[in-house]
Amino acid sequence: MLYLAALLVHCVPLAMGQYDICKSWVTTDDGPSWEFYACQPKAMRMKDYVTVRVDPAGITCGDPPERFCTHENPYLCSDECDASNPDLAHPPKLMFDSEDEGLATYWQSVTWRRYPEPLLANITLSWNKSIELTDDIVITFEYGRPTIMMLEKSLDNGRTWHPYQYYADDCMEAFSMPARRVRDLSTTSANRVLCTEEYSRWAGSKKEKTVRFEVRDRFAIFAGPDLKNMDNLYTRLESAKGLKDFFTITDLRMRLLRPALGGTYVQRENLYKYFYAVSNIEVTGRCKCNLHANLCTFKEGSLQCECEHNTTGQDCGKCKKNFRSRSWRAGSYLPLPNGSPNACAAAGSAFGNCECYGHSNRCSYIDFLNVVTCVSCKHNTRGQHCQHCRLGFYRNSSAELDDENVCIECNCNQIGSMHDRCNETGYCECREGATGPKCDDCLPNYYWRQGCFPNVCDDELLLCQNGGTCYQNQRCICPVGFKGVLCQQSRCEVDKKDCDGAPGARGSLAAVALGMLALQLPGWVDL
Ligand SMILES: *[C@@H]1O[C@H](CO)[C@@H](O)[C@H](O)[C@H]1NC(C)=O
Ligand SMILES: *[C@@H]1O[C@H](CO)[C@@H](O)[C@H](O)[C@H]1NC(C)=O
Ligand SMILES: *[C@@H]1O[C@H](CO)[C@@H](O)[C@H](O)[C@H]1NC(C)=O
Ligand SMILES: *[C@@H]1O[C@H](CO)[C@@H](O)[C@H](O)[C@H]1NC(C)=O
Ligand SMILES: *[C@@H]1O[C@H](CO)[C@@H](O)[C@H](O)[C@H]1NC(C)=O
Ligand SMILES: [Ca+2]
Repeated sequence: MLYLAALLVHCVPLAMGQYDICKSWVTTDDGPSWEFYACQPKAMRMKDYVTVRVDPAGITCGDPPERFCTHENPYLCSDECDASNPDLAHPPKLMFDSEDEGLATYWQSVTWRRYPEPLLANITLSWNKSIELTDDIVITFEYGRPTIMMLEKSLDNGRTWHPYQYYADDCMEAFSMPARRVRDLSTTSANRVLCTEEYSRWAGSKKEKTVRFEVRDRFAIFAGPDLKNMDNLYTRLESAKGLKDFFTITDLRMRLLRPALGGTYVQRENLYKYFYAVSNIEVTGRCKCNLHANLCTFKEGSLQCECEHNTTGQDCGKCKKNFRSRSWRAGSYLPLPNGSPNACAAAGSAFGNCECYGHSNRCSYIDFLNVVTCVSCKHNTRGQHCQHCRLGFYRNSSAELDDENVCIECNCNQIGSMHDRCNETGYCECREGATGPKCDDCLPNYYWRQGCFPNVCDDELLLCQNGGTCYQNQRCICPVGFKGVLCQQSRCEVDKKDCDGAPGARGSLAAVALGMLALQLPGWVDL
């Protein structure tokens, strides 16, 4: 036991914090018991768990076999890439093998023989798991580093991408961004996306081989040089908005935009010395387990947190079934040094037997009814156990009762429906003439105009009389001399002065006659 404790203490500094423990057996005045802490898995070499994709198709060299030269010796093109020969092939997996002392193994692209068409390649790394970076990302290039590239990241398994860092020998020219250095960032700009010129200038292909995404320099803004004050970093990660997410990724993409030139210009007469070659991509990080696990294992092809604190899910992002008397919360680094586990609690453990399905953190005892009830149900729920949906919402039949999406808004059309409530399948109660689940459509023979109104007329049924035409089922447009909703009335019958002898009527008759003449005019001209 003592020996184990010593071992544990020994491990702590290596993992940069005390959060790789979840609980310890302590003796208090009330006797021995477990004390719980926030916990997180150790940092790992993430390249061992990655899947890689290189785009576009045909960008990897060797199919067909190709010769290439180096910048150091551009006219002695003795090297060859041949995908069909294991000794001469350079497939993507060689970016992730372990580099033994001696010869580097690397992925290599085709050469820039299509110059001046740009030589573009994407290398996309996916983990299918959220990962928190704990150290620099280090990409090693053989035969020179790209003069322009950028790093992108995704937080949602590749659905959306965001720039992470820009790299160019001239940031202004390549990206219209001023060149900056991570070391010059401040506490308020620690998660700024910048363009750096530190890794793109030519310095001889053997001398400077690495391109970095500087995680440690950013940590050092809070933790000081040598990262001595990690507590300060953890406090910041907890409180500064977006800072934790900045260091969290599920995928990374390197967009290689222009290879090393070995000088200022591209030499058109020897394009065989321009290509990309990556021997290693080092990504160090830990599984994101929301401070609810100290182990992360590789199972069924992806990393998974071994959740504690009665949480579950790939990232321990929810409470286990029957442990949902409070809403799920991430563990916390605070208070220092041990943090808070924010464990999920079993139904019935807090207050009588009050399950709130994770929609409320509080229960209250109502004296005169002698019941315990959930207070302030969230996620549009209501009821003693937050088990019903609020008025104006209905139950999502594909969601469990403890799902945040359990209640869906009815969304009834305000004009077409009687009220904003709906039945269990989301159907609203419609006013006369309206139809559709949300009452935003009209029944046949009704038209929509701030609600549904019965059709006045219909061109097919010829409801407008005396040659009137139906306008959008709403009214008849009557010919001269007729009026009424369906043009059923002759104006003469209504008012004698509209008939013969009245100037108005004659005037319009004359106009009609003129119009007919005008229509025939082109015919006359033809003659
Ligand atoms: C690389 O990925 C970006 C999106 O991140 C895409 O716009 C671009 O077309 C891709 N380039 C190649 C060569 O596949
Ligand atoms: C990603 O991980 C989840 C959870 O472990 C798993 O169910 C899913 O099949 C994985 N997807 C891929 C593409 O590996
Ligand atoms: C998880 O639930 C079990 C069973 O109720 C309980 O013994 C244990 O203490 C809980 N763990 C935590 C961290 O709350
Ligand atoms: C219903 O719940 C499922 C499962 O949580 C969710 O994926 C879906 O988006 C929900 N539907 C709506 C309309 O919110
Ligand atoms: C909801 O209303 C629609 C339309 O009136 C009906 O078809 C459906 O069966 C109703 N659903 C329930 C659960 O009552
Ligand atoms: Ca390698």
